[in-house]
Amino acid sequence: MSIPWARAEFEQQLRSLGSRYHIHHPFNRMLNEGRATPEQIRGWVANRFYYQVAIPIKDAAILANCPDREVRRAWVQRILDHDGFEIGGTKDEGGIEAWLRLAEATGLLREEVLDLRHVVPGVRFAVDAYVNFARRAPWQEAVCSSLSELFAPEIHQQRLASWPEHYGWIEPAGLAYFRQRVGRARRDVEQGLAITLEHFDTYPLQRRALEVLQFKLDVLWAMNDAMAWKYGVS
Ligand code: AHQ
Repeated sequence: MSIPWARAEFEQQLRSLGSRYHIHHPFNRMLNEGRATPEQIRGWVANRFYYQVAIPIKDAAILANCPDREVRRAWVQRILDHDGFEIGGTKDEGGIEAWLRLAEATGLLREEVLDLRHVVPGVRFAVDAYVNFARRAPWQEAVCSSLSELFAPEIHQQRLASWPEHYGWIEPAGLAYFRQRVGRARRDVEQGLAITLEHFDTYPLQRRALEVLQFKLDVLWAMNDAMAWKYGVS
């Protein structure tokens, strides 16, 4: 019977999967190294919109499956982050609206993004697999699957550093979404990692956590595969 990893080792094991994060995918490398055409950028923005609008649906599925009020109190913030809110005079347009502004900054029309006409089958299937996983898996596994965001601050910072230099034709205000996500991803990971390190406390459970995170990394990787096939990759 294998003994469980200590928490620090378990976290290290999770972080070691970062080598499979989509920051390393040729399509993402093309985007962030400045080799993408406007058509490839617009294709990426329009396809990734389908992922963005799926996130609050996925997070609502986790809330629906989670009996722990303390966890829900914190997790619900993720839905507000994306859908936006107006509570007691405080207003936030939300990440989905910010993504639509990114779309307009790249020359896309709101309606051609909202009606999902550009979403390719491989992107749709990968995103739907993620949402359906979150609906059916134990809520702690769905929490664990969000830990691809362990690696997200770097990818957002990479865009903020490279896109203005390589894609001067994109109105800089359009990059606001990436600026927002650096801090929000770190906050999300704090909660997601604490729940994961706490819940997956036997060796078999820890191996399952790695499997779940790998599934999510494959979701992101498959989305890039499908976009590379549709828009080409250099
Ligand atoms: O913008 C992103 C976002 O809001 C989320 C939520 C989180 C989740 O719950 O799965 N994952 C995630 C991610 C976002 N952006 C991706 C990107 O490359 O811009 C990265 C992605 C992630 O790392 O899972």
